[in-house]
Amino acid sequence: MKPVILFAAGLPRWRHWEAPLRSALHEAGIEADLVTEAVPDTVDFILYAPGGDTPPDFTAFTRCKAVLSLWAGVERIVGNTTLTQPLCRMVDPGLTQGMVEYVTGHVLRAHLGIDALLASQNGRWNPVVPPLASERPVAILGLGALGTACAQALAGLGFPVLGWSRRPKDISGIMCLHGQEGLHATLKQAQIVVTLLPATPETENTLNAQTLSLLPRGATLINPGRGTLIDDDALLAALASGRVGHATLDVFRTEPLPHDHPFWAHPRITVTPHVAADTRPSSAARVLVENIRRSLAGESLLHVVDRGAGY
Ligand code: NDP
Ligand code: OXD
Repeated sequence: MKPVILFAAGLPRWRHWEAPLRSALHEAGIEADLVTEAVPDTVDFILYAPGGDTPPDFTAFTRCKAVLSLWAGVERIVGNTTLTQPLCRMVDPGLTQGMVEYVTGHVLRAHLGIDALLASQNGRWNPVVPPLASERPVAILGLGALGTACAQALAGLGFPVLGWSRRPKDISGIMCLHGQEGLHATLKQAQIVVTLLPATPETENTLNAQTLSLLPRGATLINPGRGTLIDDDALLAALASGRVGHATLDVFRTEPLPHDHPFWAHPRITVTPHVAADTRPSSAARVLVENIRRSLAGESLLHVVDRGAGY
């Protein structure tokens, strides 16, 4: 019997995903029924993305072997008690490349003082030469699929890169730290901090009044991780005191960011609307299908979420 794959990520996305998914299934030699609606107890795999206000109820999907997330961040599904099957998150080469480009672009923007140059085109010749990358320590909080790729790209440009993770790590060219002491040591040195942690109870407010106060004066913050990683009020206070010179924020506690939120009008905050990196159907479809192939072959799945750790 052909496996039934339910695309449960909304019809607008289906338009972009159907062809790449069919082609990836064909490439993998898998004959399947790929559908957007199905009787729950006939479904073998669910391709999932968050949407709508009500959490999904997976109880009736009694035959389902795995739920495969189109998103890297799984905070909206990881605690769903109706989900008893393995949950896999998205690790997609296209998504990773997009994040590397976003992070590298915003780090270079801060490093080269591009905002100040654009703002001071006023007929006065005022040369301010930026330091070399080798003189600008950058910290990446979160050394997973995305953080590691960004850390390596920045190290490749010559930045001294400090990386912070939950467990100890050894990545060539990156100074890896972990634990609370590691976080403090990382922040004390970093002129630019990039947050690429998942949203979990442990990572909530990783950047708060106390940790922000450790930063060198005028540090730049770039958050493409999740809004919960930063205490918003503490960030506003750190900007007011000059501890943080500028923040580029892609993700927020409430999305879309409410139109009256103080971040919008703040002269030293750049708001980007959760566009740092998107899952790219052409490459990501192959990732999803590889997991379906593995499951059907009785092999272990890739990128399985640790439900206890929350990511
Ligand atoms: P991974 O799961 O691969 O990596 C997560 C990293 O965070 C790991 O290094 C992990 O440590 C570390 N970590 C988790 N909890 C803690 C903790 N309590 N203390 C210290 N470190 C911790 O995730 P990805 O790299 O794939 O993605 C990271 C996040 O980026 C996603 O969860 C999502 O929120 C966000 N994202 C944002 C996008 C955007 O467009 N803005 C697009 C895609 C993702 P360890 O290595 O020890 O496990
Ligand atoms: C993701 C995201 O988690 O887009 O994939 O934020």
